[in-house]
Amino acid sequence: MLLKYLGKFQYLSIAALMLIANPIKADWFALNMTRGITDISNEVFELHMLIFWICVAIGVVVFAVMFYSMYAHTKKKNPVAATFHENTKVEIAWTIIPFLILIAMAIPASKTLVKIYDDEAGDVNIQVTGYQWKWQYNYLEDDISFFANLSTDADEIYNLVPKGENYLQEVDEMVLIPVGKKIRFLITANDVIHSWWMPDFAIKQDAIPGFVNTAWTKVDVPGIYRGKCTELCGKNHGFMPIVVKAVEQDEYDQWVSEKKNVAMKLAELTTKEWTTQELVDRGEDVYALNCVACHQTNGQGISGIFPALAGSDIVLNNKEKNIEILMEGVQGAAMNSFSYLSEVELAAVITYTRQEWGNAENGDGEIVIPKDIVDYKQPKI
Ligand code: HEC
Ligand SMILES: [Cu+2]
Repeated sequence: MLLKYLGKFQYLSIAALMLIANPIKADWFALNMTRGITDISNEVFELHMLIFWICVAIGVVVFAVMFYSMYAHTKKKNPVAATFHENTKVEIAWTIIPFLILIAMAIPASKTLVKIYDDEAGDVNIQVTGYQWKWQYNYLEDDISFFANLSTDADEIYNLVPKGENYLQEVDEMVLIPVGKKIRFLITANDVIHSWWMPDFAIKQDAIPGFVNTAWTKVDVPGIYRGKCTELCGKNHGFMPIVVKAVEQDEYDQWVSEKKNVAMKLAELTTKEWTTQELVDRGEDVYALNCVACHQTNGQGISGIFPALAGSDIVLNNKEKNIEILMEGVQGAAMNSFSYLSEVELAAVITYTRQEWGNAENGDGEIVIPKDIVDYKQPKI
């Protein structure tokens, strides 16, 4: 009889046995919320555990009463059911007790919430903007701005090589923050709704176009922390991770000045007044390095495989399309994107092809300056 009964519920009983036999198996704890590494995340964790145990206690009491009642009031023991209705005392009790329990839970919860929603400016203020499918970070005080893209190799994604340790959790540029300082994030989006989630900081904030949501953190332990977008935002939703690196103040300051330097150099190059000749000179080298293999030194290409750039309608008369082809490549053709070249290199090589081989005389002769490439790269709103 017992065996038959067990048989019916064999999966449940096996699970129960496993639980009893293996009560402190580490994997069970992995199912719990992470504790994180900030004061707030610890508070959130404690709160979570407190509420959890209150729920467990309530569950135990409720089920105990229920099972006791089922046992104590079987039909065998009580063939004639009681017929009373209403019991004011019991009703008052079951209204007041849950009310008190809820208040008891609301007090610590509200205290933590108030701390989380502290909206004061931070020592460092970073605007975070979600894009399909990457994050942009803007350090408001220092005028630093960059995109963080997924850096996992496509071969790992397509199972051509073994997956790395930080598979889909790595980016080409980490967000640096100094330890021990209040960092405020101003979170928004540029296309669809994303959500900036950093479990170790207990931050999970929607990034909504047209709105700025704030969140803050203070990290005391240097280290690399990983999160991800947690709002289903389109086909590459799973491919826009977040990596924050908390470093000592010195290292942070150094990083900031390096970043500023690079930005300044780039700004100099892109705002500089370029003459056509300067661009053509630079472009010749870029062309020799990147394009001759297919389009040939004389710009004639190879008939039937690589189009001639000498006399090409796009190179002669369509500056926009010309830039687009270099930036995006041509899908399904050997013409790859050259967007990894610098703005200066791109402008130079395009100008070179628009000036050489009689192209300037036969077409509009327009040149492309680095600023055109910078403009092209600006997200289109
Ligand atoms: C691996 C070969 C290859 C390399 C290297 C290459 N291209 Fe191309 N390119 C092509 C092919 C193939 C096409 C034709 C694509 C199509 O429309 O199908 C093309 C098309 C173009 C076009 C459009 C021409 C037209 O009339 O449609 C331009 C402009 C161009 N390439 C410029 C460049 C420049 C500048 C470089 C160097 C920075 C470069 N390409 C490097 C293969 C190459
Ligand atoms: Cu997203």
